[in-house]
Amino acid sequence: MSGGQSLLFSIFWVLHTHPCPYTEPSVPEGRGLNLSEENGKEVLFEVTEDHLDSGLRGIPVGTCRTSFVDPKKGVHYCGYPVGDLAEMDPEDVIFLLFEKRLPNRQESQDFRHELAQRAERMPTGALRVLESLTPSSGHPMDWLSIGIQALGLAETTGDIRADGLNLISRMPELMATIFRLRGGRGLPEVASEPELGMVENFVHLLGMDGVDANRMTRTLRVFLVLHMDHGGGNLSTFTGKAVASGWASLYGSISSAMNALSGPLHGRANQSCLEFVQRIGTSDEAEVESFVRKELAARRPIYGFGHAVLRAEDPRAAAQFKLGEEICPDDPNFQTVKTLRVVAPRVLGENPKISNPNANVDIASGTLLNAVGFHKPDYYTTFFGWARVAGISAQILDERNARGGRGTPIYRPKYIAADPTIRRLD
Ligand code: AMX
Repeated sequence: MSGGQSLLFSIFWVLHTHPCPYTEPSVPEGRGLNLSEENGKEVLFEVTEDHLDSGLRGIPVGTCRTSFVDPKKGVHYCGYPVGDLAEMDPEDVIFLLFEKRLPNRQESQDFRHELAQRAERMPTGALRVLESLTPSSGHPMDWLSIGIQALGLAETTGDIRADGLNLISRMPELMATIFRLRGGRGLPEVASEPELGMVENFVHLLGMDGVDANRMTRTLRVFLVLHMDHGGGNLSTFTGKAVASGWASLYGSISSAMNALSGPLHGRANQSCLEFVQRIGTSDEAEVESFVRKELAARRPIYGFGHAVLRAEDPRAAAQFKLGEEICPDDPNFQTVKTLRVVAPRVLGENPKISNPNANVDIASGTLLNAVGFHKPDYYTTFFGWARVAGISAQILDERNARGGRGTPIYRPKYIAADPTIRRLD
């Protein structure tokens, strides 16, 4: 291509028309297909110089079997809209992500039993690594990442499915241990009872006084299901798969994914969101509107609104508003987010630059967690991480099984030298 042209270069990402054994029930809207053909292959995307240094935004790099995100209808797990799954047992949804179908009654029981048995073989020595940390040191997400890495040291088998299910089964005890140690309460005082179910066992091990365990359990079960997966390209999932593509261990890959999730632009937004709601401190419509306008004037984000991919209210937000009406209808923070849900889209919608002025997944999650007894927002991202361990492990397994078991090749996107001039030492 000659100089002076608007496109510096163009590359075509091509794919066989039917590359994936998994058939999606419908093509998600906004997939942006370019239907022209190149050498008999469907041209999916044209890359121009504008895509450089844009964080790979929107560039197709692979296929995902666990979930897809429709910009208007949100995430679907193996074709099921996430809102339809919100009330299911988290264990059944994990089965879905791994097997690409929902379990029947017997399979559901067997799978819960399998997870419980795996949990019983918890290498408790790994938890002692966490005991050596100072309770006040670092963010809880650092502890989660270290804890997962320590579990990997103790028990990696190299079988991705076994390692993934082992890790999933150990998350309740790992999470309870992090919460207790950081709170200065020592290791769990009661024996683990994994047959109770993952969330139930976590609440049991946590042993918090003065909370309604049923409300806490109910909220966490929904939270876990809603956060398990969100397509293949979100930062934490992509990171986990990229690390795994070099055949790093499942534990090392997931630990890396947790580090990716810990960033304030990614998973840690749910922490910021409750802090934001508490700063508003009112549910009066006029006062909330005035607050939102002042924040925008000060160039601060309106947390809980907007999304990189979604172009409507996130159904995961709708599911949490529904749950909030049941578990904490009179909670002042819940009243505030209900007002925000009406006011903020109206105000943000005045700015044509904002692609999606509607509520995202983070709008109500912190409010609900706080209402059921988790009063420290810096722990919220660990719940997000716990949920994602399932989706990311399932995606890593899918990638390792690709190409007849040879696995997806090691990730290697191309970076172009900003300045290819060769320099020599004098
Ligand atoms: N408040 C203030 N400004 C916003 C905004 C919001 N809620 N949503 C978008 N904008 C601004 C962007 O910062 C951007 O400004 P810029 O051109 O000056 O950089 C402009 O509007 C266009 O943004 P966009 O194309 O609509 O969205 P994006 O993909 O650049 O950003 C997101 C998406 C989520 C980072 C952004 O909407 C945001 O900051 N929201 C508030 C924080 C939040 O709730 N994050 C959680 C997201 C869900 C998740 O991934 N966990």
